[in-house]
Amino acid sequence: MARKILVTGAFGLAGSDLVPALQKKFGKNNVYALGNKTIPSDFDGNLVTGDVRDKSSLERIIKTHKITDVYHLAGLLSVGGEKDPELAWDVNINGLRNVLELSRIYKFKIFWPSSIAAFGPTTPKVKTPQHTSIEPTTIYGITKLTGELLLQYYFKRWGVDGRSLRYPGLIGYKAPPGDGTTEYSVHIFYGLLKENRYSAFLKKDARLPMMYIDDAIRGTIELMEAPASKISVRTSYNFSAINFTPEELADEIKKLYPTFKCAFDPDPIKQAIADSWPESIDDSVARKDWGWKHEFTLPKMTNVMIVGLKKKLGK
Ligand code: AKB
Repeated sequence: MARKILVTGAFGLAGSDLVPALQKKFGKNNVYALGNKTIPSDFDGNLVTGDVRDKSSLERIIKTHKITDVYHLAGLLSVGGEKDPELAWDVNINGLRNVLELSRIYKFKIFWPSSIAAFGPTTPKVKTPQHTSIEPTTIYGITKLTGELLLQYYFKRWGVDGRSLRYPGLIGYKAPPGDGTTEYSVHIFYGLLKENRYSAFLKKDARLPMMYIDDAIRGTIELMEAPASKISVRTSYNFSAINFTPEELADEIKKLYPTFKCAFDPDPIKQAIADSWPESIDDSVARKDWGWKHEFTLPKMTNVMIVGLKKKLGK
């Protein structure tokens, strides 16, 4: 059967890299990008518009295009979620429930991203295990934990093939950074190239798990392509690459741009969110089950971010 793939949240940080990767692997004609508000004018591919909370329009898209795989990325992030918790619940949970319910009927495979935000203050902070205390304190984290349990429920109860990764902070340059806590690690590169300075909204020693977008996209597609027999986790896999503090990232940038100035001016809400999350993640179950391996180190990521963003900004 021909693969027909729908990506929701297609123009966010992950979607902007995932859509071209899927187009390359499966053919441009077989990928449908669902956008809501921000649709770049230069997008090259099949575009569908709509809101993931509108189940009947989602159903129409899935039926019309005979969708076999949905990468459901649409959702609010941690900082955006705290600005409007009701909207975060509505989009993140009701959007996911619509996708899960439609999968019961139309039998497509689902990828849905969870996050390190599913963890909370009672979680061990260093090398956080796959199965551990999980009591998130942000609305975003609560939607991620709920979503993980819904995925597992739909798999056990209805056989819905939903797969998920607990994304760390993702770093990429194709899309502008979203309203998240780890996103300082993207903003910093814009500050570097536009003004040669940046003021981080987290403390200089706020260590968080991070990943370059190419690793995240490759891992996401590898998980979706893995045989179902290899998937032992039906909530969401721990998924890890590197971890660093704002100061370590600024120091790495200074190796290439010695005059770059970085200040640290923690925002209380964002810092409290960061404080509730792990510093590093044990993703040995993903490595064992389906062979996950990251490639990008902090220096390699810093280098490609600068080269890519320079090109994008015409610098
Ligand atoms: C955020 O900071 O909200 C996201 C995430 C880690 O899920 N980048």
